[in-house]
Amino acid sequence: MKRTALITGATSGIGRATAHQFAKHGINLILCGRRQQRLDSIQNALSRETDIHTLNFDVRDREATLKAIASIPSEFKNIDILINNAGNAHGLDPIETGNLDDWDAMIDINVKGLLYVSKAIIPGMTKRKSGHIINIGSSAGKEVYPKGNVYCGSKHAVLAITEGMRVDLNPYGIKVSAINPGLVETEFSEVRFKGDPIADNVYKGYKALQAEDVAEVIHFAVTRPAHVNIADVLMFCTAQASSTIVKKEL
Ligand code: NDP
Ligand code: 8X3
Repeated sequence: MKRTALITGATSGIGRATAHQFAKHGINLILCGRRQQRLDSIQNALSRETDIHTLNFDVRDREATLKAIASIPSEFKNIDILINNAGNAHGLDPIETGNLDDWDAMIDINVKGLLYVSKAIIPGMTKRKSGHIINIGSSAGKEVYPKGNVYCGSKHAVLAITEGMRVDLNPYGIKVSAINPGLVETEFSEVRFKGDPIADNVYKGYKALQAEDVAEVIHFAVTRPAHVNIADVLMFCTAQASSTIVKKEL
């Protein structure tokens, strides 16, 4: 029986690579994001490999999130795998000059958005007494780096929520995992630096993780036997030793 996965943030980076990886292995997909054209083109590209449904909503909007998930057609309704991936950093400023809109965005998307999506999907999993939730955290959820303040706080929250989910959903046999990457070359820095060319330098001088590297680990986690849960993964590129130590050759 084919499994069904819902992936948030499937229009780019880690989410899109995970969609490709899952499609290759015949997992049905519900792909979520705000950029409809991207959703359409990914659906076109992958529909030869698996069944795809797309949902366009902003995870910050509680009503829109619940409504979108309630609208999922019956053939996709039994969601076996939830990949809570939508998220970004917004800005890189010391706390004393941080921007309130950036703080709202990071808390509302990375933390509250993850909760809204989970709230809509968990009841189906508890009813069926099965499921797997993977939250995409970050190395920023395990350590705090200069100017990372609120982004790091949002990812520490993701890690705490992941652990809370694992505890509370344990009686239902639901797996809960956190995959925590370090630097991954995606649109992440374009978003963080709002189009400033400084973003071009973030991945220069070393080979950062690629979205596909993370997608492979996510796929590994969802293909373990029923008795195995990959609870928590921290993954770096070889050049990275911690949030602040990256060996660059420039
Ligand atoms: P990208 O910017 O490439 O992708 C972010 C995805 O999130 C997009 O698909 C975007 O879709 C979606 N998204 C953003 N805001 C919203 C929103 N308000 N509502 C719905 N969807 C939204 O970044 P990554 O792939 O790198 O990031 C994915 C996750 O990985 C994030 O949680 C990030 O924090 C985490 N991460 C990234 C690392 C990195 O170095 N790149 C390292 C560690 C963790 P759309 O714009 O279409 O809505
Ligand atoms: C993204 C990686 O180091 O920019 O979570 O925080 S980092």
